[in-house]
Amino acid sequence: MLHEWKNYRFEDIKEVTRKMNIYPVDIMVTGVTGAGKSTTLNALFEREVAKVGRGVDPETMSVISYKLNEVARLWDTPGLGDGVEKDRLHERAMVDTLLKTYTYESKLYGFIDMVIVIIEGINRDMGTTYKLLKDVILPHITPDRVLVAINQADVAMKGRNWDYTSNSPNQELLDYLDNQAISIKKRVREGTGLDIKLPVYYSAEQSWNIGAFYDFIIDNMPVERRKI
Ligand SMILES: Nc1nc2c(ncn2[C@@H]2O[C@H](COP(=O)(O)OP(=O)(O)OP(=O)(O)O)[C@@H](O)[C@H]2O)c(=O)[nH]1
Ligand SMILES: [Mg+2]
Repeated sequence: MLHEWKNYRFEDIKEVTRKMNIYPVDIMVTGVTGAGKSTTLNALFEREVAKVGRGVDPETMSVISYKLNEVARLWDTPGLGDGVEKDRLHERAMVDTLLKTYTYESKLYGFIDMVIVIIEGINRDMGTTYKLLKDVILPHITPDRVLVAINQADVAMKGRNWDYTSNSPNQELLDYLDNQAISIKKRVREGTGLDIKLPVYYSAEQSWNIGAFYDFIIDNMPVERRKI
Protein backbone atom coordinates (compact mmCIF):
# COMPACT_ATOMS: atom_id res chain seq x y z
CA MET A 1 0.00 0.00 0.00
CA LEU A 2 1.39 3.35 -0.97
CA HIS A 3 1.09 6.12 1.56
CA GLU A 4 1.57 9.78 1.25
CA TRP A 5 3.54 10.17 4.44
CA LYS A 6 4.37 13.72 3.50
CA ASN A 7 0.75 14.68 4.02
CA TYR A 8 -0.06 12.16 6.74
CA ARG A 9 -2.23 13.80 9.43
CA PHE A 10 -1.28 17.14 7.98
CA GLU A 11 -4.23 18.88 9.66
CA ASP A 12 -3.30 17.42 13.07
CA ILE A 13 0.25 18.74 12.83
CA LYS A 14 -1.05 22.02 11.50
CA GLU A 15 -3.33 22.32 14.53
CA VAL A 16 -0.34 21.75 16.85
CA THR A 17 1.75 24.37 15.07
CA ARG A 18 -1.20 26.76 15.07
CA LYS A 19 -1.50 26.40 18.85
CA MET A 20 2.22 26.96 19.27
CA ASN A 21 2.13 29.63 16.60
CA ILE A 22 5.23 28.28 14.88
CA TYR A 23 5.71 27.17 11.28
CA PRO A 24 7.06 24.58 10.89
CA VAL A 25 7.67 22.40 13.95
CA ASP A 26 11.36 21.42 14.07
CA ILE A 27 12.19 17.82 14.86
CA MET A 28 15.78 16.68 15.34
CA VAL A 29 16.49 13.03 14.55
CA THR A 30 19.40 11.53 16.47
CA GLY A 31 20.92 8.14 17.27
CA VAL A 32 24.12 6.15 17.04
CA THR A 33 25.76 5.74 13.65
CA GLY A 34 23.97 3.16 11.54
CA ALA A 35 20.73 3.27 13.55
CA GLY A 36 18.94 4.35 10.40
CA LYS A 37 18.23 8.05 10.90
CA SER A 38 18.74 8.94 7.25
CA THR A 39 16.79 5.87 6.10
CA THR A 40 13.96 6.98 8.39
CA LEU A 41 13.88 10.41 6.78
CA ASN A 42 13.82 8.81 3.35
CA ALA A 43 10.95 6.56 4.42
CA LEU A 44 8.94 9.60 5.47
CA PHE A 45 9.78 11.52 2.31
CA GLU A 46 9.36 8.38 0.20
CA ARG A 47 12.41 9.28 -1.81
CA GLU A 48 16.10 9.53 -1.17
CA VAL A 49 16.55 12.93 0.41
CA ALA A 50 19.23 11.91 2.90
CA LYS A 51 22.27 9.86 2.00
CA VAL A 52 22.24 6.41 3.57
CA GLY A 53 25.36 4.51 4.60
CA ARG A 54 25.97 1.50 2.39
CA GLY A 55 29.17 0.12 3.83
CA VAL A 56 30.44 0.02 7.37
CA ASP A 57 31.27 3.71 7.21
CA PRO A 58 29.04 6.31 8.80
CA GLU A 59 27.30 8.46 6.26
CA THR A 60 25.88 11.68 7.67
CA MET A 61 28.63 14.11 8.61
CA SER A 62 26.76 17.27 9.51
CA VAL A 63 23.38 18.44 10.71
CA ILE A 64 21.08 18.96 7.72
CA SER A 65 17.42 20.02 7.75
CA TYR A 66 14.71 18.83 5.38
CA LYS A 67 11.31 20.40 5.14
CA LEU A 68 8.72 17.64 4.97
CA ASN A 69 5.90 20.09 4.28
CA GLU A 70 4.59 23.46 5.45
CA VAL A 71 4.22 22.27 9.02
CA ALA A 72 7.11 19.92 9.74
CA ARG A 73 10.86 20.12 9.29
CA LEU A 74 13.21 17.25 10.10
CA TRP A 75 16.86 17.60 11.09
CA ASP A 76 19.15 14.70 10.22
CA THR A 77 22.26 14.44 12.40
CA PRO A 78 25.53 12.50 12.32
CA GLY A 79 25.53 9.44 14.57
CA LEU A 80 27.86 8.92 17.50
CA GLY A 81 30.08 5.86 17.68
CA ASP A 82 32.42 6.92 14.91
CA GLY A 83 35.63 7.37 16.93
CA VAL A 84 36.57 9.84 19.66
CA GLU A 85 37.55 12.75 17.42
CA LYS A 86 34.55 12.57 15.13
CA ASP A 87 32.18 11.98 18.03
CA ARG A 88 33.42 15.20 19.59
CA LEU A 89 32.69 17.11 16.37
CA HIS A 90 29.30 15.47 15.93
CA GLU A 91 28.36 16.15 19.55
CA ARG A 92 29.33 19.79 19.06
CA ALA A 93 27.21 20.04 15.91
CA MET A 94 24.19 18.56 17.69
CA VAL A 95 24.63 20.76 20.76
CA ASP A 96 24.96 23.82 18.51
CA THR A 97 21.70 22.86 16.84
CA LEU A 98 19.98 22.42 20.20
CA LEU A 99 21.35 25.81 21.27
CA LYS A 100 19.99 27.60 18.20
CA THR A 101 17.51 30.25 19.26
CA TYR A 102 15.20 32.82 17.76
CA THR A 103 13.43 35.82 19.17
CA TYR A 104 9.69 36.24 19.05
CA GLU A 105 7.97 39.26 20.61
CA SER A 106 11.23 40.02 22.43
CA LYS A 107 11.41 36.60 24.06
CA LEU A 108 14.01 33.95 23.32
CA TYR A 109 13.04 30.45 22.18
CA GLY A 110 14.83 27.27 21.19
CA PHE A 111 14.71 26.45 17.49
CA ILE A 112 14.44 22.67 17.84
CA ASP A 113 11.05 21.73 19.27
CA MET A 114 11.56 18.03 19.84
CA VAL A 115 14.17 15.28 19.54
CA ILE A 116 13.75 11.70 18.36
CA VAL A 117 16.38 9.18 19.42
CA ILE A 118 16.53 6.20 17.11
CA ILE A 119 17.79 2.87 18.39
CA GLU A 120 18.56 -0.18 16.25
CA GLY A 121 16.41 -3.26 16.64
CA ILE A 122 19.49 -5.28 17.45
CA ASN A 123 20.79 -3.02 20.13
CA ARG A 124 23.90 -4.69 21.37
CA ASP A 125 25.36 -1.77 23.19
CA MET A 126 23.20 0.96 24.59
CA GLY A 127 26.21 2.84 25.99
CA THR A 128 26.52 5.26 23.08
CA THR A 129 22.79 5.97 23.17
CA TYR A 130 23.01 6.73 26.91
CA LYS A 131 25.94 9.03 26.23
CA LEU A 132 23.96 10.80 23.53
CA LEU A 133 21.04 11.28 25.90
CA LYS A 134 23.08 12.26 28.94
CA ASP A 135 25.80 14.43 27.41
CA VAL A 136 24.16 15.92 24.34
CA ILE A 137 20.39 15.93 24.52
CA LEU A 138 19.16 16.14 28.12
CA PRO A 139 21.40 19.03 29.17
CA HIS A 140 19.81 21.14 26.43
CA ILE A 141 16.16 20.16 26.08
CA THR A 142 13.52 19.04 28.57
CA PRO A 143 12.72 15.28 28.69
CA ASP A 144 9.08 15.78 27.66
CA ARG A 145 10.39 16.80 24.23
CA VAL A 146 12.46 13.64 23.77
CA LEU A 147 11.13 10.41 22.22
CA VAL A 148 12.88 7.10 21.66
CA ALA A 149 11.93 4.83 18.75
CA ILE A 150 13.22 1.41 17.69
CA ASN A 151 14.16 1.00 14.03
CA GLN A 152 15.24 -2.10 12.09
CA ALA A 153 12.34 -4.18 13.41
CA ASP A 154 12.84 -6.53 10.44
CA VAL A 155 16.24 -7.67 11.67
CA ALA A 156 15.59 -7.48 15.42
CA MET A 157 15.87 -11.30 15.51
CA LYS A 158 18.61 -11.29 12.87
CA GLY A 159 16.05 -11.61 10.08
CA ARG A 160 14.23 -14.55 11.63
CA ASN A 161 10.44 -14.28 11.87
CA TRP A 162 10.26 -11.54 9.29
CA ASP A 163 8.06 -12.48 6.36
CA TYR A 164 9.67 -10.98 3.28
CA THR A 165 6.65 -11.80 1.13
CA SER A 166 4.13 -9.83 3.14
CA ASN A 167 6.86 -7.52 4.43
CA SER A 168 5.81 -7.87 8.04
CA PRO A 169 6.81 -9.64 11.24
CA ASN A 170 5.15 -12.84 12.43
CA GLN A 171 3.65 -13.10 15.90
CA GLU A 172 6.88 -14.32 17.45
CA LEU A 173 8.80 -11.31 16.22
CA LEU A 174 5.95 -9.00 17.27
CA ASP A 175 6.07 -10.43 20.79
CA TYR A 176 9.83 -10.04 20.80
CA LEU A 177 9.54 -6.41 19.70
CA ASP A 178 6.94 -5.72 22.41
CA ASN A 179 9.38 -7.07 24.98
CA GLN A 180 12.23 -5.07 23.44
CA ALA A 181 10.24 -1.87 23.81
CA ILE A 182 9.58 -2.56 27.50
CA SER A 183 13.18 -3.59 28.06
CA ILE A 184 14.57 -0.48 26.34
CA LYS A 185 12.33 1.78 28.38
CA LYS A 186 13.64 0.12 31.55
CA ARG A 187 17.24 0.21 30.41
CA VAL A 188 17.06 3.87 29.47
CA ARG A 189 15.71 4.65 32.94
CA GLU A 190 18.53 2.67 34.55
CA GLY A 191 21.18 4.11 32.25
CA THR A 192 20.13 7.76 32.21
CA GLY A 193 17.44 8.29 34.84
CA LEU A 194 15.08 9.34 32.05
CA ASP A 195 11.57 7.94 32.12
CA ILE A 196 10.71 7.72 28.42
CA LYS A 197 7.39 6.91 26.77
CA LEU A 198 7.16 3.29 25.62
CA PRO A 199 9.09 3.28 22.31
CA VAL A 200 7.40 2.33 19.06
CA TYR A 201 9.18 -0.03 16.67
CA TYR A 202 9.26 0.12 12.91
CA SER A 203 11.43 -0.66 9.92
CA ALA A 204 12.57 2.30 7.87
CA GLU A 205 14.17 0.04 5.26
CA GLN A 206 11.03 -2.08 4.79
CA SER A 207 8.67 0.87 5.30
CA TRP A 208 6.86 -1.10 7.96
CA ASN A 209 4.94 0.57 10.81
CA ILE A 210 5.97 4.03 9.60
CA GLY A 211 2.44 5.12 10.48
CA ALA A 212 2.92 4.05 14.11
CA PHE A 213 6.25 5.87 14.18
CA TYR A 214 4.70 9.01 12.77
CA ASP A 215 1.67 8.76 15.10
CA PHE A 216 4.06 8.50 18.04
CA ILE A 217 5.68 11.77 17.01
CA ILE A 218 2.47 13.60 16.16
CA ASP A 219 0.69 12.48 19.34
CA ASN A 220 3.60 13.63 21.48
CA MET A 221 4.33 16.97 19.92
CA PRO A 222 4.99 19.83 22.31
CA VAL A 223 2.16 22.20 23.11
CA GLU A 224 4.18 25.36 23.34
CA ARG A 225 7.34 27.03 22.13
CA ARG A 226 10.55 25.98 23.81
CA LYS A 227 11.38 28.73 26.27
CA ILE A 228 15.05 29.31 26.95
N1 LIG B 1 17.41 -4.20 7.74
C1 LIG B 1 17.31 -2.89 7.93
N2 LIG B 1 18.33 -2.09 7.64
C2 LIG B 1 18.19 -0.76 7.85
C3 LIG B 1 16.99 -0.20 8.36
N3 LIG B 1 17.16 1.14 8.45
C4 LIG B 1 18.41 1.40 8.01
N4 LIG B 1 19.03 0.26 7.64
C5 LIG B 1 20.39 0.14 7.08
O1 LIG B 1 21.32 0.58 8.05
C6 LIG B 1 22.41 1.23 7.41
C7 LIG B 1 22.62 2.61 8.00
O2 LIG B 1 21.52 3.41 7.70
P1 LIG B 1 21.58 5.00 7.74
O3 LIG B 1 20.19 5.50 7.51
O4 LIG B 1 22.66 5.52 6.90
O5 LIG B 1 21.96 5.20 9.28
P2 LIG B 1 22.25 6.59 10.02
O6 LIG B 1 21.66 6.44 11.39
O7 LIG B 1 21.77 7.71 9.22
O8 LIG B 1 23.84 6.56 10.13
P3 LIG B 1 24.88 7.82 10.24
O9 LIG B 1 24.51 8.79 9.18
O10 LIG B 1 26.21 7.19 10.07
O11 LIG B 1 24.72 8.38 11.62
C8 LIG B 1 22.11 1.24 5.93
O12 LIG B 1 22.78 0.16 5.32
C9 LIG B 1 20.60 1.04 5.88
O13 LIG B 1 20.19 0.44 4.69
C10 LIG B 1 15.91 -1.09 8.65
O14 LIG B 1 14.82 -0.71 9.07
N5 LIG B 1 16.15 -2.41 8.43
MG1 LIG C 1 22.74 9.31 8.41
